[in-house]
Amino acid sequence: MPPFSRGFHRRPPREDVDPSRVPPGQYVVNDFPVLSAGPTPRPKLDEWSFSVQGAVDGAASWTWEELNALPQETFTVDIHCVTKWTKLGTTWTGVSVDTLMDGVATEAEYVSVWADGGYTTNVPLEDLRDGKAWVVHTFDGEPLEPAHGGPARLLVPHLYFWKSAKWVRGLTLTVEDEPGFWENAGYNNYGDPWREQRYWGD
Ligand SMILES: Nc1nc2c(c(=O)[nH]1)N[C@H]1C(S)=C(S)[C@@H](COP(=O)(O)O)O[C@H]1N2
Ligand SMILES: [Mo]
Repeated sequence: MPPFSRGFHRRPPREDVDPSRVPPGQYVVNDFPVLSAGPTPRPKLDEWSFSVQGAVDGAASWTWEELNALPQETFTVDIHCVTKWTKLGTTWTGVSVDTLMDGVATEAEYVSVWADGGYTTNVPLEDLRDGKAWVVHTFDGEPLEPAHGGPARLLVPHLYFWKSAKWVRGLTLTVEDEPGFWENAGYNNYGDPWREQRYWGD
């Protein structure tokens, strides 16, 4: 017997995938791909802040320390990228958008999410409320890696993953819907993976 056999490729054990968790046209990955439209920003945490602003009464802003002092939630969700990979059972920790919107009054129905590096994405406010979205800083119990959006990213798992802005810095409430970076480039304005809303017109 040679010490190792060349033809043998060890594969990770394939977990049984529940097909009802995989949206149409998606396939399941075990790794965590990185998709970024530009370089990875490296903000200094002592200069970092997160704001809720725009068409609101009671605009609010938190420093890094203040954000971390808010009530934290740890949750496990599936994520779906429009390039067709789905990652099941990802565990995150962060602050619910409901917590961030506490004490903010608005009649605006849209949010323009903005991030370091200039990325923006638009989401209806109701899609960020009622336990549907978080600002997360921890993945699998570890600080979120810069490539995956650290120090903090938005997480909106029920929409395609481009809505989950990495390096997020704020939510601007808008009265009119304002398409963001990918939405202006032909991707769907809403992005529901279960209705396969990939491109404008889907
Ligand atoms: N700021 C910022 N956020 C972003 C992106 C980006 O380019 N810049 N890409 C989006 C897209 S298209 C996807 S699929 C996910 C990728 O996140 P990941 O690199 O952690 O997998 O981030 C989304 N959020
Ligand atoms: Mo994506």
